[in-house]
Amino acid sequence: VDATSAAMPFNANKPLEYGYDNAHAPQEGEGVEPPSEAVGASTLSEVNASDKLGTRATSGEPVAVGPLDPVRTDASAQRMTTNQGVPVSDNQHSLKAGLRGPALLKDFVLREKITHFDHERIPERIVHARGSGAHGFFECYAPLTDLTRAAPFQAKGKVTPVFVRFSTVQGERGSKDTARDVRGFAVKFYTDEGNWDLVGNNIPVFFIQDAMKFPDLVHAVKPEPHNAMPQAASAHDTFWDFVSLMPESTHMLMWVMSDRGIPRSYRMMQGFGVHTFRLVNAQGEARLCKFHWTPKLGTHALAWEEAVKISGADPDYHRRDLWEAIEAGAYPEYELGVQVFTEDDAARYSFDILDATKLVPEELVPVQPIGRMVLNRNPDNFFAETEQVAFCTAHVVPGIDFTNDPLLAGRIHSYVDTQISRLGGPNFHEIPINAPIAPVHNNQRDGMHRQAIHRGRVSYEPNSLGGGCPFQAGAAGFVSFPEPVKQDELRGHPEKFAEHYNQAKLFFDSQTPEEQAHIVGAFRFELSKVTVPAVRARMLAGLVNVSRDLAAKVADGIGMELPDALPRAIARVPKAEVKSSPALSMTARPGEPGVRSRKFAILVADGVNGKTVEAVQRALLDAGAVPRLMGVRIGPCTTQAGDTLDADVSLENEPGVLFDGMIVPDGDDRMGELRKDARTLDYLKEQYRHCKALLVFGDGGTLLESAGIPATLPNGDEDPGLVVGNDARGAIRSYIEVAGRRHWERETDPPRV
Ligand code: HDE
Repeated sequence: VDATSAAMPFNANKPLEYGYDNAHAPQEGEGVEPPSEAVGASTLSEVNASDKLGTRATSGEPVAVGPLDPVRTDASAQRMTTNQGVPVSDNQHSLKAGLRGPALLKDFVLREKITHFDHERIPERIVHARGSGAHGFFECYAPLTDLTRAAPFQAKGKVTPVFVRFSTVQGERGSKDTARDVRGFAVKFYTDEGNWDLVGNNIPVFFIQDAMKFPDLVHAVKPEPHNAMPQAASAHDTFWDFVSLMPESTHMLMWVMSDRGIPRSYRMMQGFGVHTFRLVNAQGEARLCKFHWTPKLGTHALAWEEAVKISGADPDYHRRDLWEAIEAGAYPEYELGVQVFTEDDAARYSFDILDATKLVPEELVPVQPIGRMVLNRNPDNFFAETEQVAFCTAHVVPGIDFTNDPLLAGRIHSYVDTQISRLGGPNFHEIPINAPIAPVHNNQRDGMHRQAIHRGRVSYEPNSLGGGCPFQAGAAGFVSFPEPVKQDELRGHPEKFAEHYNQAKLFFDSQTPEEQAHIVGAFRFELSKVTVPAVRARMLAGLVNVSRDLAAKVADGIGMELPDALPRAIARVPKAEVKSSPALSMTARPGEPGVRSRKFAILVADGVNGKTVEAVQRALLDAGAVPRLMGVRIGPCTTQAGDTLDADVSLENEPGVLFDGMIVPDGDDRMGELRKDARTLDYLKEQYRHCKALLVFGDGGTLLESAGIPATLPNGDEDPGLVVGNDARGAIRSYIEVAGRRHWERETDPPRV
């Protein structure tokens, strides 16, 4: 087999850029050998230093650039052409019979341009239509050969390129980022042995147990079919009608109604594979496993009111946040962990590990870190990469296998199927962002938009005319785990699937009081939007099974009596292994301390103390934060000392909700301009209400008073998130310590500010 000639994959440079050479191609009768250190990438720095990526993507270029290089185009210094490469003389005017005459049919330049434009859109994803992508790499901490033969985990420091797409679920492609929703967390690993897609969410469980219910769930949550409302929101009748009739969704509802449903950033949320997968080693031994991504920056959320206001101020909030962090070099990083257990362990659990509405508590099976993922390059082109990327749960590699989770089974079918209409045919794997780095050889042929030009007359197997190639890899290929099956065909589910509340209760009971209060608030908001009282009552009845206290508070919040508990589907409720799981609280993962990559507004106006501004700005920059000078208008203002400062954002163009914290420097009387602007007080109030840290200097304290901001917490303690600075340096230092987190302890319901 000669990988450089007839049998070349369509994108010839891919394997070469990744350090493959012909030695890696199987010889007849041989299996594909596991990639050796010499062939595959080792550490990213080595890859970059050794020029293994080929001439196009050398030092400094992130690892994932390589495979896409042959198709990246750049028009700088190039003349304009048609799609046929014909130079275009005039791109302003159509061809007419006389300047005031009719346009001519033979104007192929105009017709090509308009025709292409007419077909620029493709169908959006049925779910997860709104998303943002990034390139990066996965680096393995230590060989996991005992557990799995999956290529990314074979050597310490081994680097595998990845493309990640984060998404919301409900909304259309142009909908807001900060809806209360589940977030998709889909990772494509371009491994040496083919693509592996870990298509997960930021929540470890799902609404339903069986793929049969997925179309119903999605129809219920999407805008209602008669009037196409509401956009990107679950707070409407059809969603709550459905889930209140499907008690299995209760656990997931607890997560979505928690702060997990409104993450501060894609960089600050966990990811989960959700289903139980199988890890299979080279000896064919299998262990069960759950995948977890944990963000280095910790798990953080927005306040609900803030999320609502952000959706007006910047619907691209999460997309922008991800983009800007990567552009700034503050590369988002996540640790991959696995919970590993055996079939025997699983048989003893009170829940079924094939039930995607259940998680395996970390107190039962700890999460073992196995590697890290760094996102270090923004896509060149949103459509070509983020829109056209096609994730698929069926894309697994040797060493990773499925279990019989009936939800997963449906997904294995759905993702390939949907791409066929979304991306226009069966050749979507040839779109550069989807094409594997590993060579592709088989006898599949033709179809819409085929890119590969297969040589020779053999497109069948067995053959002798093609030397028997491409030949089966045998044991070196993907061998399905031989799970014994001997059962009747039937529709139904196992007994433990009928238990719906143990883990919903575990989740609620494991939250901090502030987190519980947010869950109450979210249910109250959502159910208050439900117009049919019977639906609200049925949902309350389900919540009684989770926590009477929760249900009573929600009932009170929507002016209803607390109904009796919904009858349970299971006669004998299995006893849960753990009663409390601290790992389920977002506070369990605060992430690195500090304010790295967070955004701060420093209020400026004529008369501001330039020294304070400079000191704050410098300290924030040193801490890795992003400070902005916010004025009544953008442009210059004069400091107390007569110097000039440039406000880069204004009270009008970047509302305070877009910042993680706000600083009010001191100054002379002219600072009154800020005080006269009602928005200043609004912003301060919002910062306070959304539990963000505030730093005020000089008579800024009176500004706080004017905004009605109390000096102490509701319980009378000092508010650590309110720093009033006299000694500038000390104050800034204290501020940076508290500004990287929210001060939820400040909250009252209803808000006092
Ligand atoms: Fe998906 N899902 N899903 N899903 N899903 C899609 O595939 C589907 C489920 C998830 O950024 C679709 O390419 C079925 C669970 C993500 O491109 C579609 C079932 C989890 C993404 C589809 C589920 C997910 C999708 C729409 C139940 C978390 C976005 C477009 C049996 C583990 C991927 C597409 C991206 C997208 C089907 C349930 C995550 C229609 C049938 C559970 C992150 O194929």
